[in-house]
Amino acid sequence: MRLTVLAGGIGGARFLRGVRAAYPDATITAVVNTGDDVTLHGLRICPDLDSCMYTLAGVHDHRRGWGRTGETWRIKAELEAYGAEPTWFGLGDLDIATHLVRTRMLDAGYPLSDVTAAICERWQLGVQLLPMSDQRCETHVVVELEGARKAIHFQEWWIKHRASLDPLAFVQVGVDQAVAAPGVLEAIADADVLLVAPSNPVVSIGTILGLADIRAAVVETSAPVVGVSPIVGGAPVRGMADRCLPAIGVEVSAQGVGAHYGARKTGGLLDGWLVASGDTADVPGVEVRAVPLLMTDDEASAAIARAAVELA
Ligand code: FO1
Repeated sequence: MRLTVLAGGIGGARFLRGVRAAYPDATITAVVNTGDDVTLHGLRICPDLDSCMYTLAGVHDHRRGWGRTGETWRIKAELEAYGAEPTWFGLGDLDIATHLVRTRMLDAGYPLSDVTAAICERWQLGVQLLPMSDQRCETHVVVELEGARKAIHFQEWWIKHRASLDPLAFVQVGVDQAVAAPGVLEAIADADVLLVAPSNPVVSIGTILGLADIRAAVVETSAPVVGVSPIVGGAPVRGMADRCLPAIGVEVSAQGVGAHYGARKTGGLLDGWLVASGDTADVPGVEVRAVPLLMTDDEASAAIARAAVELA
């Protein structure tokens, strides 16, 4: 069985662990958001790809959700001592090795998809991670700062400002010139089931679907498409989807996100929509099912993955 998953960072990573646990013999491909990517201190950083890689490798930090377990911050402290900006980004010593290898390969001319495959080789994930695109499509957030409108990088908004500045718009710089990375369109077309992970519907899933060829492939695939709500009981389980959804006029609820994704029958994304027990959603043309959605451990995540595939 071939399962393809559209995924962002922390929620997507945990969901991928569940898919792998539930279907160890399946071919699992994740199409991962690269809108969060950023170059800092001369290093190319791909947060969602790294969250998925570390989490699937079992070396992620459970509490933080991102970065490595057992991480140290000695280089970060030295950078601060030199006054090297930015100081707000948490660069861990172990994590820097990943960025050094990635940056060196990108500088040598390898596309991000080759770099990702090379870096993942070490971890033997059992899941293929594909960047959504080899071209840069960095998410920037339009905010009011010092009385003027300006676009700041998503990471600055998310980390330095803790998403406290109202997002007036989200813009993926370069998305109009970007195309799906090699293997992405095939993974969508050839899937038995296409799963939409419980990731941020705006800056993760929305960014992936912002690529015209990816959205077309999703509309055209013969695979049923089933999404998992990232909103439980009117709030995101993690992250700040509640800070992003109002910017695109979407209610912070399983109903709101389900309606926003829409039914494939009417040009939207979904055939099925998993919402948390206790939540409801009524999206014409979409089969809705309520199951426990808290991914507290691999077994819970696997149960959600099975429920999504059974719904498909
Ligand atoms: N998130 C934070 O809240 N603070 C950080 O300092 C931080 C550093 C960081 C470094 C590498 C990396 O791969 C992720 C990092 N994240 C941090 C998480 C990241 O901002 C988000 O996970 C994604 O961009 C959104 O899913």
